[in-house]
Amino acid sequence: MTRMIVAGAQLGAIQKADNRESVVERMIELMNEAAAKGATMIVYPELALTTFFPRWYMPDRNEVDSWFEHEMPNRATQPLFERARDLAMAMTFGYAELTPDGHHFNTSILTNRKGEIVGKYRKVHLPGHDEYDTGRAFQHLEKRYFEPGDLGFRVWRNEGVIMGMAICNDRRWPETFRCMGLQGVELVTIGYNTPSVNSQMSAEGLEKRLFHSDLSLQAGAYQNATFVVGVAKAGVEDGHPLMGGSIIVDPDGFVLARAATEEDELIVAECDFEKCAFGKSTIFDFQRHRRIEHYGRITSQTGAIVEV
Ligand code: ING
Repeated sequence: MTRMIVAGAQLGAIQKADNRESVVERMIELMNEAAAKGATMIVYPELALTTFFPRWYMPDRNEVDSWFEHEMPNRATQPLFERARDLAMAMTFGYAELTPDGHHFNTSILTNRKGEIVGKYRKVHLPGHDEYDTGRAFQHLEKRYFEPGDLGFRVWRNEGVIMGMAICNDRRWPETFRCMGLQGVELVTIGYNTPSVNSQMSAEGLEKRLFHSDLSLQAGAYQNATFVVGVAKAGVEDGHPLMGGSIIVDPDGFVLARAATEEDELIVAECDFEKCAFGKSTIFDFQRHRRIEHYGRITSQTGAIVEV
């Protein structure tokens, strides 16, 4: 079985005025630090190249598309791929993807240690809303700017480890982890951009949001006997606070490393993927214990139906 030092590269704030090149420089600095600590895999946040633009209402489609990448790698990100190849560092990072046939996705890619893209995921669970909402303290227009992901929840055997990806809100839905758990996943990477406050309930503070993020990531790890790396884009972006809380979780649900700041910060942990085997062969031996004849509602019914 494989051991790997995995790094979580939390990013601090990216302002609307920051260009992609300046962000890539920060990502490379974190990658250099990860390599110096023996890491061979680095996980970056959701929408890692730009500010969290879904907080802004933009009627002009051309302005919206300016936040998207038309190809990957591209001129701005090529230095990151080259540095990854030079350091023999596998990576995942999120970005806004505009496909050649005009589709818009909140996307994450996975590379091997040669800097080759071996996997792609498009965010399935899009939170927020699709029209300007006057009732909110700030907007969260992911349903306006992105289409739901069309690639499902896949896994890839990368550098000897069965890896899968999810993005931000996906971590709140157990279906995300179970779909990958049913494929034997051993490492789930999840970048996120989570506002520190609730736009619809100002009383909901940072402590509760951090708790819900930990709860989601730790449950997903434990219930599917997999490592999980959750990495934030954090800090105050043009006056809008995003929470930190990046963590690396083991297959028992224990937190192995946690970010302490809301800045660019690297967390690392040695992951022995042999640790996945015990859970997958005992308490979460799906073949022995699951009773799918009783689970039909999960895929046949979307919303709750109360009949009692
Ligand atoms: N952000 C948030 C997230 O799921 C959110 C949105 C926050 C939804 C808190 C519900 C509660 O972490 C993204 N980008 O999905």
